[in-house]
Parts: sequence; C-alpha cells; structure tokens
Amino acid sequence: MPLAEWPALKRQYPFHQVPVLEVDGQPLTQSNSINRYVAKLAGLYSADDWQAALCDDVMGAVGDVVQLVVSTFFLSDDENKSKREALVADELPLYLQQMAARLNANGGEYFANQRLTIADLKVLIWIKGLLQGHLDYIPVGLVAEHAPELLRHAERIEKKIAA
Ligand SMILES: N[C@@H](CCC(=O)N[C@@H](CS)C(=O)NCC(=O)O)C(=O)O
Repeated sequence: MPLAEWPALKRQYPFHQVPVLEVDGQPLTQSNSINRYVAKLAGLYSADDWQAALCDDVMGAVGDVVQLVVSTFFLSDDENKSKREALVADELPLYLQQMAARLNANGGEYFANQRLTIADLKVLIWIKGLLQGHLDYIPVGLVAEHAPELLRHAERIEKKIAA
C-alpha cells in the first residue's frame, strides 16, 4: 500500500489506527489486548494471576517505549533528530536497563512464568526493531551498550521459536 493511501484507508478502523484484529465481526483495537487474546489461544500466557500481571507489565512498558519512537515518525528531519537524540540519551537506555533488570529478576531466561510467554515475544520484536538499523539517529549499538542480556535473550528466544 502506498503511504499516500493511508490517511483515507485508516478511517475504516475504529480509532483510525492499527493494529486491528477482527474476530467474528468484532474488532480488538489495542496491540496488547490482541497479544493477550492470541497468547491465551496459543498457550503463551499464564493462568497464574501474578505471572500474567508480569506479562502485562512487560508488554505495557514495551508498548510505551515503542510509542515514543513512533511519535517521531512524521516529524521534520530536524525535529526527528532532536527528539530521537533525546530518546537515545534518556528513555531508551532507561527502558533497556529496566527490562534487562526485569529479566534478571525472573531468573534471566524468560520474563515470566519460567517459560516462553507473549512477554518474551513482545520484547524480542522491540529489540529486533532496534537492531535493524532502520531508525535514523538511533544507534544499533544501543542494546549491546545498555542491555546485553536482552541481546542474548533475543538470540535464545529466536532459536527456541524456530526449533
Ligand atoms: N494504543 C494502540 C496504539 C496503536 C498505534 O499507535 N497505532 C499507530 C501505528 S503504530 C497508528 O496506526 N497510527 C495512525 C497513523 O499513523 O496514522 C495500541 O497499543 O495498539
């Protein structure tokens, strides 16, 4: 889809945003409600309330930091540069370090439940995005610098889901 078509196309969605998952004619409009729903179907959520809350917490935090980067997408280059440099100096290291600490606090292998959950997948997608080098002014070395544990987590989870 050419980007020029998006402003008209998005009006079909309830909040003029994606993602949207439609199930039996009803839309789910929030990434994390979609994540939770499909994770439950796939056995990647926890039946334990506390472990489920840990999954939710990780998904919410990653959603917040991703939204900070998304908010720079349609800025002028100057504004984009200054906003992203501020993120690189402040919020991105904070979220990377906090997520690494969270992983360590839960045993170092998984974010919750001592097994693969949707929280691991949400973090994996975020980290892969940061490593791709598609985001101007956001150095790819940021993850290695602030959260090497998350690099190892990403490698492990990718291997596990490919197996
Ligand atoms: N709270 C929503 C936010 C979704 C959101 O921000 N979607 C952005 C793309 S990442 C969007 O579709 N924005 C409309 C636009 O770019 O025109 C969620 O967590 O799923």
